[in-house]
Amino acid sequence: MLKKVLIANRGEIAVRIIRACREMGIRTVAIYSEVDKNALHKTLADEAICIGPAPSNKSYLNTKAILEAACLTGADSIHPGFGFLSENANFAKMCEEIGIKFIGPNYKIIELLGNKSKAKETMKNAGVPVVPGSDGLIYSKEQAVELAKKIKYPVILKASAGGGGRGIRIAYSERELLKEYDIVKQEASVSFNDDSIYMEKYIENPRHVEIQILADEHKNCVHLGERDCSVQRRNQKVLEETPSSILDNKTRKKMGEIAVKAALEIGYTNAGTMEFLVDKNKDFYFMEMNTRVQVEHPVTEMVTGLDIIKEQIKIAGGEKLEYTQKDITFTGHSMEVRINAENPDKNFMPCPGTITGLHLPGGNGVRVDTAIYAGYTVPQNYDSMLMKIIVHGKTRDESIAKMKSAIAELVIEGIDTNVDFLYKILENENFKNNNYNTSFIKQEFG
Ligand code: MV4
Repeated sequence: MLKKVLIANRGEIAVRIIRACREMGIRTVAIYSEVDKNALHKTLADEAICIGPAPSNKSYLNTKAILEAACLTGADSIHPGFGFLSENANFAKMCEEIGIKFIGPNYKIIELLGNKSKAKETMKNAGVPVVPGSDGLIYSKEQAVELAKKIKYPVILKASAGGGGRGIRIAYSERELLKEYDIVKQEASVSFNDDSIYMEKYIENPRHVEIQILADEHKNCVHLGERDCSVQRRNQKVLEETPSSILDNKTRKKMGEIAVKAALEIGYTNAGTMEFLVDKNKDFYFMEMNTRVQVEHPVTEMVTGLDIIKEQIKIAGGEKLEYTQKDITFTGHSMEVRINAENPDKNFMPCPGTITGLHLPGGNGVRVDTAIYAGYTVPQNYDSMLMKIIVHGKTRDESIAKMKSAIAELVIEGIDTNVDFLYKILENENFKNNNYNTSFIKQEFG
């Protein structure tokens, strides 16, 4: 059992993890940058250590300072949250080498799944359906053109070291393919220092549906159903919900079972998410696997009653899952929106600053995950997400009504936010009628 967790993160997820630890009687160590000296996570943790100046690469990505803070405070484990070092195999390896438990999968698994081409091949071999495309990497334009003729346009080129929508280019013709080939190679080389790429048939207007899994270190694994994350803007998720209206019970069961089988086969441990594309025929294809807890994990918590952060900590402590798949039940519908400090009228430009006034919504089935407070100054150095509102209703319609009520009640003064934009999504007829896919925001809001 873990006794003292260092939280290698900031913002709402750091607060979320501190709360879970406190409930479990586990001591917490916050790390914070110089600009975060008034941050809520620093105040709430049992201990806090400043690990460097504001820029992420000098603080929340400063592996040496973070590991020193862990050693100095006698932390036995590190929870990386999401972003920052959460999917950094090297960091997980360093933790293991100095005897600190990294709360996540083994570094070898992180490394394997971080390479999107290898991840795809591994999943294919484990019986997971994947999008038709190259077997492994594409090494030349000739090979790309030949394969595209076979699988037919449009095709998509993806950087192996990419992920989450970075390093992808679409081609509708041979002429475009030849152009995009050079661009994606160049981008991958600059961004990831790895120019290896692979190719897939491009699935047009898919839904993005992901399966949450939990696996302990004793070969037990369950899935916690799906999340539909199709409402996104430029690869940033905006709203997530569960259950997904496009899955029937049979498809849902099949996706869950495939995810669990694959996780067990590759020796996956801790929490993880398998991302799938679902096409208009409801065929689903593996895209990538995220080896961290995700921003949108609360919607799964609402319908299953499980606490995913606590489960992560128990698993890392070597405990067995206390339930099997048949014990996992799903109640009602849950939806999350992400509130960002940004201005939708200025192309969603980030908008840091001081929050002069704040009123949070609440009530039956309304949850707010945030680290802001009245008087808090949002720094410009980090992600612009301020808050997540999560609602839980009996039906999707009830969730939408609750979310609209919660957003209408919310007051954030002093900085610009996307709350009005979120309200417009909830009022959109196509959204209400479940008639949406990953192109929804582009199509409806330009
Ligand atoms: C795709 C695709 C269509 N066909 N692959 C974007 C994020 C990264 N995980 C992979 N992505 C996509 N891969 C094939 N073969 C469409 C996307 C995609 C997307 C996927 C999920 C949610 C939003 C998206 C927005 C644009 C493109």
